[in-house]
Amino acid sequence: MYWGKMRKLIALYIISLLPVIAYATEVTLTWSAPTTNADGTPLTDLAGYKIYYGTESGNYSNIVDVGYLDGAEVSYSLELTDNRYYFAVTAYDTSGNESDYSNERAKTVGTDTDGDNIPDLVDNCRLTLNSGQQDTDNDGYGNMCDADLDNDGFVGIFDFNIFKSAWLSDMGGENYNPSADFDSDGDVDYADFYIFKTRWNTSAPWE
Ligand SMILES: [Ca+2]
Ligand SMILES: [Ca+2]
Ligand SMILES: [Ca+2]
Ligand SMILES: [Ca+2]
Repeated sequence: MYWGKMRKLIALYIISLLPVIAYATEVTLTWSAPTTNADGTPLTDLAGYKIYYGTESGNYSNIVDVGYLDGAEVSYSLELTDNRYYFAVTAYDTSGNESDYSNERAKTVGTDTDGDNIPDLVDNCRLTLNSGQQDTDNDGYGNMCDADLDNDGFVGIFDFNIFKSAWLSDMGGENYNPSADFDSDGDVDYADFYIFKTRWNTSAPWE
């Protein structure tokens, strides 16, 4: 099998990634068509494009072969469920050789009330900025809004005692408790205490 040529397709570039106004769950990717091989010779046998996407950067679990699209700038729309997605495009020629990935572009699909790029439907702290989504006790509430360290549905003195026993610990240290590190910065300190305080005497669900 001859794979040399696929490396020669000049890199594609995604120009824009826009939501379609009519459908909140639809996104349109626009990219520039490759015209030459990397050695400067004209690309004459372009046969189509593939869109790669997934919910993690660089990890594209979905592939859509969109076939041939005519034009120097081409667009394609996808309808997706609420999430944050990362996209890349490749081109292939009539021999089936495929280019490398284009640049990657990301897009949040769906309503994102707190503006952390994680749409409400999948955001584990819907009203609290936490783009990392850390949830070290795996209870569905992100660390950033989850001061319920004993998981009894209420933030009270038992949670405070657990928090206290991790006080001023660093990641890797003996007393470190990742769930008490609400801001997930590797230590349990005053910043975490302020977060704890804002959740004091509250009940589930936390947002
Ligand atoms: Ca959000
Ligand atoms: Ca959030
Ligand atoms: Ca949690
Ligand atoms: Ca911390």
